[in-house]
Amino acid sequence: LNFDHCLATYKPPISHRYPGEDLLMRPLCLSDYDRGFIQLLSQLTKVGDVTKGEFEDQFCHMKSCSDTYFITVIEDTSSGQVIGAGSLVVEQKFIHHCSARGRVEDIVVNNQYRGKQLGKLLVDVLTLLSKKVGCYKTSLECNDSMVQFYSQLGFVKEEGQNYMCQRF
Ligand code: 16G
Repeated sequence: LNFDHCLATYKPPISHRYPGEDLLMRPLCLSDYDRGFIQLLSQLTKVGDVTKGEFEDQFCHMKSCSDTYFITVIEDTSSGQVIGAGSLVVEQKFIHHCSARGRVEDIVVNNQYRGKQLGKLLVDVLTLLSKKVGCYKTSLECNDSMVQFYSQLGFVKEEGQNYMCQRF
């Protein structure tokens, strides 16, 4: 898995440096609240009413956990809106010789920007980053309708492994 290999799979060719006309891929920043980051997340799941202050507190909390939260966004610079986002969360471990596990989370692309390979780009970038920071594996959870999509990006449903959950 390397970026040159990934780049070859984009038609038309896009990359983290050039996600498309007027599009910019970059880390989440404090001012993204005003660029619709929270509304974007609500296309993925329930978000609730998150105030600017709550967003900023959570952003600073995550930022203070070094090398843990890598939140990437795609901004449409022509509208100043965040139109794609995804997170890599790095979980430190004792297993695998004190290694770390990467989790790809909260991948979302504004429904008006679908079909531009932006979801794939976000996942590829976060997966490559996970490898680069030393994770021994990268995993994600998704619903049935997304299994084919993530399979195409190299994720495998491992036999005998089950995702289980308790909701609160
Ligand atoms: C999807 C997301 C997951 C997110 C969850 C939210 C990806 C690959 N998966 O499964 O990260 O946390 O949706 O759903 O983006 P929930 O609100 O039901 O927990």
